[in-house]
Amino acid sequence: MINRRQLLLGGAASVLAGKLVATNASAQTAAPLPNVSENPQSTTGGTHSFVPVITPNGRSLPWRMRDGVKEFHLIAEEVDHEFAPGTRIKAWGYNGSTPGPTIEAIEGDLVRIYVTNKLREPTTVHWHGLLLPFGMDGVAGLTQPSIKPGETWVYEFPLIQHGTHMYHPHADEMIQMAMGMMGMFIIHPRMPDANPVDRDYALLLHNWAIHPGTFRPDPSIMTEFDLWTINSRVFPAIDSLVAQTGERVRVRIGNLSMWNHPMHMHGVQFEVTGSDGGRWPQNQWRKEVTEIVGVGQTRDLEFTAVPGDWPLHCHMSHHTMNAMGHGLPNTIGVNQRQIARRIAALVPGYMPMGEHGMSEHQQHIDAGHMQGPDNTLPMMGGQGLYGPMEMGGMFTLIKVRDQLDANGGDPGWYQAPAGTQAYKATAIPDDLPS
Ligand SMILES: [Cu+2]
Repeated sequence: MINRRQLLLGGAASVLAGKLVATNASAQTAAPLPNVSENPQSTTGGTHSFVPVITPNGRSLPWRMRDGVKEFHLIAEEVDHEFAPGTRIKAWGYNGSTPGPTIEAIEGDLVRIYVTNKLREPTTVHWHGLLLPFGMDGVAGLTQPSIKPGETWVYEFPLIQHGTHMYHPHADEMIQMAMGMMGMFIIHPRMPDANPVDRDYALLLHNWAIHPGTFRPDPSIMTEFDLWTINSRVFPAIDSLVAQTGERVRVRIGNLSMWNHPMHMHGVQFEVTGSDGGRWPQNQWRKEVTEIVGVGQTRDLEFTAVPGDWPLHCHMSHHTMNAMGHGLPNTIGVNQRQIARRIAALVPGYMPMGEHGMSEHQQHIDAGHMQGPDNTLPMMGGQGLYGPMEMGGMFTLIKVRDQLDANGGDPGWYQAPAGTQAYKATAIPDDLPS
């Protein structure tokens, strides 16, 4: 099989004139990449082994060791992206996906990251939160000339910290990030953790303006987004986070959207144990059930898993909805029957809704009564064991079982043990105070 890099660089080699000088601390145009295939991902890299990060609906970027340097290759390019079955767009990302693959390394590693620009405009990569030489910071015009279409540049720096970090362009930033260009950069500590985790998840929050019926994000939108995503997916199409009872689980959450997101977890009090500042000393950990992950911030949430299918979601309730209109007249409590009859005469199929709330919206969608515009998701969805969940957007489930299957996949729905579930009352006691 032809190496992807050979394909890539065959035509471009003539423009790659610069030569990498390892001691020169600024990003360089790349010499042709050597013809060596990538090594498989390893879970041991430094002085100890660590639990590799799981990126739901994503993957970690492969790397190889070459003369003591960990080498990666990021490719900025347009990607066909699916938020959920039924909604596909033209986004921009890295190596075929948005977010780009998670970069995973170990404190003390020397990394060399080749960045190839397959977009039609210049880009750079900024390593958000990393401590590095000025010339490697990836700010177009300030720390380097931007990476022109077709060029490959090299960033090379030692990792002198650990923690949950991110990467994104710092060239035409508003457009390129709105189009989906971003990824996580996880650095494991060189020394073993005092309280190691059994599972480690990485989630990147984003928002998108995909106007009904359209196929490209609208980068001009500042506040009225219609899709709120975890790893560029919306509920119910976000992979569940699975764990076994009693395991220590870390959920790393980064936010490169345009809103702050109060991320709320059911079933546990998690501890906030770290951020882009690394894993905090234990006396700084604090117990919470909701943690705001601000724009440009990362937070690490750790907890001991208890059985159930526990929601993890943004608590801005509009952020757990999919495409929806804003600025509409409020119809709660309004009897629309008369006006609906008149509108239906003009607009066949018109359906009044919202007199008693929006729950009926999902019922209509599920029954196939309401066809939205092309390429537009219903506002809410997701069927649980007991009916519609009426959720969307930044919502997923932490599925914990005493014993997961050998493949560790999604275990299906949790069945509450007898006697531990809410039940319908047969009567209201006479002496019940209210
Ligand atoms: Cu939110």
